[in-house]
Amino acid sequence: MKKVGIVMGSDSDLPVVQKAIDQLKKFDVPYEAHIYSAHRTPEEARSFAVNAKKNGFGVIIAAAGKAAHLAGALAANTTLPVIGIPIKASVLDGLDALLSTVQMPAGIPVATVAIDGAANAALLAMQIIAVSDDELAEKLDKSRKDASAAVLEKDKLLNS
Ligand code: RP5
Repeated sequence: MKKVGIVMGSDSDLPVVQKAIDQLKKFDVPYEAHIYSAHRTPEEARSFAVNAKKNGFGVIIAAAGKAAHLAGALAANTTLPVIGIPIKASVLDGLDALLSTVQMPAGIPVATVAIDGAANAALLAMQIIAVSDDELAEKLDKSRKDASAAVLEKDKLLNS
């Protein structure tokens, strides 16, 4: 199975990124996580993206806060799908990172999830891998059905 690459701009992003890691572990999807910054370690970030495909990655998740250029900088150096997580890390409550991540110019797409939306980033990454992995696709389908059943159970309890 292709790996999911996770890159975060700082170790201060880890508490949020951990939710993505937890999802990948839950579904037994292989991943590799790194701390590379578009601003502080631009060479390492670039090298990760340039070599990601040949190193067995199928999709990259990039998490960054403030002037969050990481997802775009990685996407500029690979045609693997890149999912951006804007991190709430400043007095602007993540709106800065959201706009920095989502407003990519035509030609270099970044699929941006919600501010601190790490769980969805992992689920989207797995859905991308699952396009060519039926076993993972079945696991994701089952998880959706279980989540629906849990909501309906709560609904039933509310009126009992
Ligand atoms: C971004 O700046 C990082 O992704 C982080 O969200 C934010 C703050 O980083 P630290 O100053 O906490 O290392 O590059």
